[in-house]
Amino acid sequence: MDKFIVKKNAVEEKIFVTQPLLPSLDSVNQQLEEIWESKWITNMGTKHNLLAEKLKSVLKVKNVSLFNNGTIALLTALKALDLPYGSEVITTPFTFAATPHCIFWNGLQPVFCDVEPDTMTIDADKIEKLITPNTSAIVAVHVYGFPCDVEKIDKIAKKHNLKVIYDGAHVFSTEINGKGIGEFGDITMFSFHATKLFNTIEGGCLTYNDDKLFRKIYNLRNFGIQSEELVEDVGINGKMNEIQAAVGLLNLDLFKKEQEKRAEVKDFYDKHISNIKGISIPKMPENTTNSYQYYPIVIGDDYPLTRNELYEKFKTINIMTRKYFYPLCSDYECYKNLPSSSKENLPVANDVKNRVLCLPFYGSLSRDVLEIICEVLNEPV
Ligand code: T4K
Repeated sequence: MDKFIVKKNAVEEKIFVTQPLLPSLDSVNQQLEEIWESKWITNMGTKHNLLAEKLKSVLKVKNVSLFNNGTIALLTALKALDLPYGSEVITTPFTFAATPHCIFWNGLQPVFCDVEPDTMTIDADKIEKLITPNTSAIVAVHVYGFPCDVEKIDKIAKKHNLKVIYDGAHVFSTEINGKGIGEFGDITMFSFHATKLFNTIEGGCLTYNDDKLFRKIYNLRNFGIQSEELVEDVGINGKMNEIQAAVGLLNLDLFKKEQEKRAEVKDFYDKHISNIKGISIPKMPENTTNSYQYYPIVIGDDYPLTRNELYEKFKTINIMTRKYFYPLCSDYECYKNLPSSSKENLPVANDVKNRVLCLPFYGSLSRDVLEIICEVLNEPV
């Protein structure tokens, strides 16, 4: 590899794992003027409806329902499928807290399934042995941008008559064999949080093929209110407002450029990290496009530092890497006593949780900082 000039102590301001994609203030002000002029600031306004329409083609999906955040969207997805109260939902422990919490908030029981080591997504080969007569659904997560084995999961779900919900918080615009990833399963949730490739500050959406779900999801997101005198269902408030939608419309014009810049950052990392003994870089399957959401590396036993030591080392020079997803959800106080949380049930997840580190990954990351990060990785001691 190229030799970097030694500058390990050169980072003066903290470098975080990500930085939000921000449209210019002028363009935001222009949008705000339009919203102020219209005096319509939430409740399915014109910007909301335009964003939902545009997202159908960006995500290559049939239906899109927008939400105020990804968690409420996921909560609503589970509710919309009318799963029997108290039934079991097979999911992954290697995810953000929102995934199992949404299952639990719906009065359903999360059952954790182990992950597979390459993509760190749910191990489809281990799902069937967890299915009982009380199982109603699978909630799988496309982690970091890596897709789950959607075909295998689909087959298992059909065989056992289970619903499938994908948590697609990390896979904005990803395609599998040219098909939008949000077309798989019964419903997919996308998060538009500030830390996501495409953001509406906070926000999210559900995508689905079954047109009949549109009215159900509309109701659940809007107190069940269809019209002034008709309340059809027990809904909550999950509506995206006009300012969120406006930021989304602006960011729709910017996210592809951001992906291109992140692709360059990825190339730089790949070039300077791939030959380091003891570090491996998970690979995207060939038939899948990269959302460029995160850049994880996996630390092996033959690397001079453990993942935690490396994390601390970076911290001392103001590089704030993240240990997504440590601890596992099955380690949380609220889930650790579930039978499926045992270490014997989750050997791979319990191993990778101690090995993965997400490096800073966003388009405006400077070449200097990238060099420092790669230098530390190459010469950690
Ligand atoms: N499912 C999955 C698989 C998810 O990953 C998530 C969210 C969800 C469901 C739920 O979707 P939402 O309801 O959030 O739409 C962050 C995000 O807050 C969270 O949205 C995300 N996953 C998770 C993986 O990452 P933290 O606890 O790491 O956030 P925080 O505040 O430490 O932010 C990370 C870094 O980002 C900061 O160190 C600096 C940078 N940052 C953050 C914010 C908020 C900024 O530069 N500007 C900002 O405004 O959870």
